[in-house]
Amino acid sequence: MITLPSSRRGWLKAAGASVLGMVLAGCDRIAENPKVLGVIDAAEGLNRRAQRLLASRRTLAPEFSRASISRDFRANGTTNPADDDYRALAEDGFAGWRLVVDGLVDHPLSLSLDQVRALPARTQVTRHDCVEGWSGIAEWKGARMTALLAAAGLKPTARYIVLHCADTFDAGAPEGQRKYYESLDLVDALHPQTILAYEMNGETLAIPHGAPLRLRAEKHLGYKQAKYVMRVEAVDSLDHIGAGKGGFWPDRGYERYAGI
Ligand SMILES: Nc1nc2c(c(=O)[nH]1)N[C@H]1C(S)=C(S)[C@@H](COP(=O)(O)O)O[C@H]1N2
Ligand SMILES: [Mo]
Repeated sequence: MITLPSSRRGWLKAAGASVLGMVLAGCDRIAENPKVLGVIDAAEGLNRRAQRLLASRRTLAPEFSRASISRDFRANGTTNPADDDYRALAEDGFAGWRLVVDGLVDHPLSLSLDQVRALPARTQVTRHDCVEGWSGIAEWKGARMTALLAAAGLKPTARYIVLHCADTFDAGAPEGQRKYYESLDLVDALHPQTILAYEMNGETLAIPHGAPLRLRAEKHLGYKQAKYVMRVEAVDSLDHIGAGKGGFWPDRGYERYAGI
C-alpha cells in the first residue's frame, strides 16, 4: 500500500513518470498515445480488419447540451442495496467507504471518496440506453479511469478491469455469483469517456443511481454502467470472475460486448 495525496495538487506533484504525468495532468492524450495504443494492438495481435474495428471503438459516444438533460431519469436494477456492509456505509454518509484497486497492479490502492474526487475528472452529458427499452440523458462527472489505472500501475499481464459492486442481486446463485459486477477490456477501460462518476447533473450521486461511485462507459448499454462500485480489479482473464462471461447479466445470457 502506498500513501496517496488527498488533493488534486498532491496528485499532480506525485506525477513524475511520463504516462502517469500525462494522465494526472488531466488530458485525453493517453487514449490516443501511439505508445499506449501500440501496446494494446501488439498485445492482441490484431490484423488490419480488427484494427479498423478497434479504431471505431475508440471514437467518442455522442455528447449533448445541458438543455437536453432528462427531467426524469429512471433508476433501474438495484436502487437501494440491502447488503449490511453497504447499509452501514450509507448510514455514515460513506465516510468509511473506500475504493479498492487491486489485482494485476504495481500499487494496490484503497481510496477515500475525497481521494477519488481529487483525481483528474471528466464531465459529460450522454444518453443512457437500457436494453429494457428506455433512455435518459444526464450529465456525469467522475474520475477518469485512465488516471486511476495509471496511479495503480497496470502490470503488463492485465487484460481486463473488473468492477465489483456492493449489491447482491441474485441471493440464490452460487457463492461468488450473487453480486452485480461488470468488466471492461483495456480499450474500453482506457477510453476517454470511461469514468467513475460521483456526480449526476451537478449533484452528489444519489443512492438510486449508484452512490457513492458508479461506472460510466459511454459507448456501452445500460447494464454495463455498474453502480455501487467497491473494487476495481485488474485481471488477465475473466474465466474465474462470476460465471466467466464478464458481467452479471452476460453470465445470464446477455451479449458481453454491449457497445455502440
Ligand atoms: N450494481 C448495479 N449496477 C447496475 C445495475 C444493478 O442492478 N446493480 N443495473 C444496470 C442496469 S440494467 C441499468 S439500465 C443501469 C441503471 O442505472 P440507473 O439506475 O442510474 O438508471 O444500471 C446498471 N448497473
Ligand atoms: Mo438496463
